[in-house]
Amino acid sequence: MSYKRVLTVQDISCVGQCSLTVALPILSAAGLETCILPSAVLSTHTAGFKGYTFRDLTEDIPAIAAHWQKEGIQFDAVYTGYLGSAEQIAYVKEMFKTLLKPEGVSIVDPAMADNGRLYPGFDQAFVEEMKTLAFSADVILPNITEACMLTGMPYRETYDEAYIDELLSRLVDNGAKTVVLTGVGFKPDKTGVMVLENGEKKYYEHRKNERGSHGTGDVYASAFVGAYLRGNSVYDAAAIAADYTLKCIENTVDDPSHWYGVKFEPVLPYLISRLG
Ligand code: PXL
Repeated sequence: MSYKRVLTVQDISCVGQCSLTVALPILSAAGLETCILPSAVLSTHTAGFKGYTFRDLTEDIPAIAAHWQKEGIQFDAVYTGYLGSAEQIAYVKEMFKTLLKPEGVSIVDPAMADNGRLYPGFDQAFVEEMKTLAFSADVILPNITEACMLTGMPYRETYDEAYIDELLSRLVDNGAKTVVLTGVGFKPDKTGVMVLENGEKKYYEHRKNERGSHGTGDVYASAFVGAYLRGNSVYDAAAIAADYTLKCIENTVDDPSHWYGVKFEPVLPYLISRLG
């Protein structure tokens, strides 16, 4: 098995089962050397906790990147999630140029919004910068809200396939290469992912769990990156990540006290078994 080195850039939410506390274990379980660059440190995530702390690490990034460059450290993939500031996005874009191996892949989860709304602390200037990062990446994993914000398309809670087609074509017109659009459901009890690769659209549908869960976007993106870098096609990696994420949600729904994230750790053996 080839052993790949991935860099993931996202925040440390010390409590809350999202971003790096999810990405690091999932990518490691997928058998990848996982290097991290924390974009910010928060006491918890921002979705439901009140009074969280937030330390932006933007100013540390240039020196960290310069050190790695000096050491000749390069990555097979750079995978970005929740970023701390619009200024930081410019640094990350530069890293795609300086720290990726020639055949390396850039994967962007434009983690900034859900359910039609930006996460607390983000503004239009951040969205504008995120567009430049997302449209320079090899693969993007937006949810429908993020895809709308990246393209200026009005957000709708109910939609048909024509709406999703329009969203995909606007993403492509703006420069998106490969798209994994998450949370796409056409029937009340179903959800899924729409994958667009080389101009070809493929849909993976699965059961929908009624209880929405925080952090599932990060579980999904991390499992996708793990499966993709282990040699699966984009579509197969998207399907494996969907199956794993659903199992994580099902492992959590009967515990109302666990509202802030999903219990993804006990389900890691399932992910590992799917990776072969
Ligand atoms: O799961 C995305 C995410 C990551 N990091 C922080 C967040 C969120 C979503 O709200 O608040 C800090």
